[in-house]
Amino acid sequence: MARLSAITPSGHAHVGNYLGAVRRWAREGSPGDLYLVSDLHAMTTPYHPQKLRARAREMLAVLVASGISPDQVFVQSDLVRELGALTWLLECTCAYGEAARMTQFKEKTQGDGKAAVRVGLFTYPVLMAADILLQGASEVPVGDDQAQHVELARALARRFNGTYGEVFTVPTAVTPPVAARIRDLVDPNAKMAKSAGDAPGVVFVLDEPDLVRRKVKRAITDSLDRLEYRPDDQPGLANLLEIQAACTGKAPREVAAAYSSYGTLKEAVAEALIEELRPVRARTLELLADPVELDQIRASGAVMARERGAHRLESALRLAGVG
Ligand code: AQP
Repeated sequence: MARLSAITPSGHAHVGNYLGAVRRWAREGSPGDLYLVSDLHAMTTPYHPQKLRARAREMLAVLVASGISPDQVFVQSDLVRELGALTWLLECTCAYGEAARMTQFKEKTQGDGKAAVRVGLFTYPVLMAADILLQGASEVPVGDDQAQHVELARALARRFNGTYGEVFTVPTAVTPPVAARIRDLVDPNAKMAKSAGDAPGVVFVLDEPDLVRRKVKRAITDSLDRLEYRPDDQPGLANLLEIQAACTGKAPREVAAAYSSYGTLKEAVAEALIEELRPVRARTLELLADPVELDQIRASGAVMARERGAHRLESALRLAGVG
């Protein structure tokens, strides 16, 4: 049973990514699991090539610095030729109507300017299917927004196997255990997101301690002055309580009971975050400063992932009558 999880370098890694996903991958993953930095997925909307390259590198460093084994990580674009080939086979297996049903594409392309939307945004679920099927992943932990894409990967695997011959493991979407869902500190109705850019409500893994303090201090709460865990009525406060809970292993309600003012809670949250991020930040910076070590990790990850998928791609090409 291999699980495949991905992180897209569409911006810098933030504490939402870390507390909500990466830390759990490092703590709870199994040796057969794989983690990919999905840089090809960051190209479906306008982007800056140098920034993409730098962020993919940073993301790889963050994964390793967080404690994920270097043997289990790779950068998606290092397999661009293999994935390009498999994506084509799968695009020729996928019906237009099937791809057009993807609600994420529909949501992201509402309104005017549809003609300017990149075809890659439309076809990227097929690339995602190629990521999954090439590696023979049996489980793909995803949130609700990605479940439909895993369903597509399932359908394509079944159809390919049924039409040309058994090659692919049919993957299943699994709901990851409830981890922290971190919201933007300034706009607690939105989730903390990489694409928010250098926003004041986003705490990045590489933020310096003083910057973390400033951002947490300016977090939006409310004027109720009521230290209780009520996510619907007090989303900003609830977010701080959840962050503190994720850092300390306590329940948000327990955290609420331990503080007497929003100010002292904020101070505690800032310090807890700084401590939580300290080793990850230090190791990430160390890796980024030593190109040789990071290049080596990246290169061996690419070899591992390529070797792992080679026989599936070869069989798929042969059975499809090409290659
Ligand atoms: N705010 C969050 N709280 C908890 N978990 C989060 N994740 C993302 N944001 C939060 C989890 O991080 C993992 C990797 O995310 P992704 O790269 O697949 O992209 P995403 O979910 O779209 O993350 P972002 O940061 O919000 O990026 P953009 O702005 O580009 O969309 C996933 O497991 C995700 O659940």
